Amino acid sequence: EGVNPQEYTGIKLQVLEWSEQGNKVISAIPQLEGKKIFLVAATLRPETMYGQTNCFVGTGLEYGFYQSENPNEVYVVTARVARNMAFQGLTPANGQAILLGTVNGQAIIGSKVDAPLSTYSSGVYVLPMENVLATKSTGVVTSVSSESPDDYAVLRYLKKKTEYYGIKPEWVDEFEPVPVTSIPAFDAMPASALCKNVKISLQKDRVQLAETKDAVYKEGFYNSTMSVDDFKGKYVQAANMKVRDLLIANGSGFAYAE
Ligand code: A2H
Repeated sequence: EGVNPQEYTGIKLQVLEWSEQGNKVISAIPQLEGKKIFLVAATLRPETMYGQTNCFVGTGLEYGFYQSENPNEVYVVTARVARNMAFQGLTPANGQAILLGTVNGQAIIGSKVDAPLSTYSSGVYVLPMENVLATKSTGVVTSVSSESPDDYAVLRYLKKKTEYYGIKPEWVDEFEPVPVTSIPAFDAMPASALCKNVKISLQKDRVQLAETKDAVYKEGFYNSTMSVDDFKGKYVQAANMKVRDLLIANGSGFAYAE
């Protein structure tokens, strides 16, 4: 870990429909009644949010429902994040996180969430990911399968293993990677191009993925341009702050550092 704080953009994914288990959990917590509930993902690449295809949570992680600074809104994040948020003006009282209840990641798989700016504007689904770290960011990863090799590999794997993971086909079938940037070095979408090149087919190929990832991130961030309408032709690096500002201005994102 470096000494400099990492500047993330918190992305608010409002829950539109709970999974069966998730519904049981929230129905038993009276303080959640009538509130808007958001899974909060943290990203370094806000400009890629146009390409969100799903959201990942860790099945073995425990998440808390925390009162946000807005009385009508509740954030779903891990406990360590809530503590950090409490010192960044993201909870009602400075330094204090207000826990309203808890839920296991497994229980919220299959919930439908609104992914801000995503082409899939009627919502995307919450899916399981083994490598969501409890020690990093919010414990919720919003997935941009066209841009992130990790996201691409896991989504592709889950599409083949729906039964094993208890995933309904409609949570994954129609959610194909959406081009967000174009990298001159590759013709196709960065994640799929690289994953194909090194024949990464499984979530388990961690080493290959790690090497591939570094290459994609550097090329993708410094040497490519946006292909989505709003920022067509603009450098990705320039769009990064602009999209962050846009998300913050429309209330679907916030600055978060750790
Ligand atoms: B990024 P850093 Cl398109 N466990 O967002 C594992 N990974 C996590 C995580 C957790 N608890 N929390 C966040 N992340 C991911 C988008 C993206 C990201 C793209 C390309 C690269 C990229 C879409 N997923 O990250 O170690 C999130 O994925 C490059 C590293 O704190 C977050 O940004 O620097 C990034 O890792 C934060 O990683």
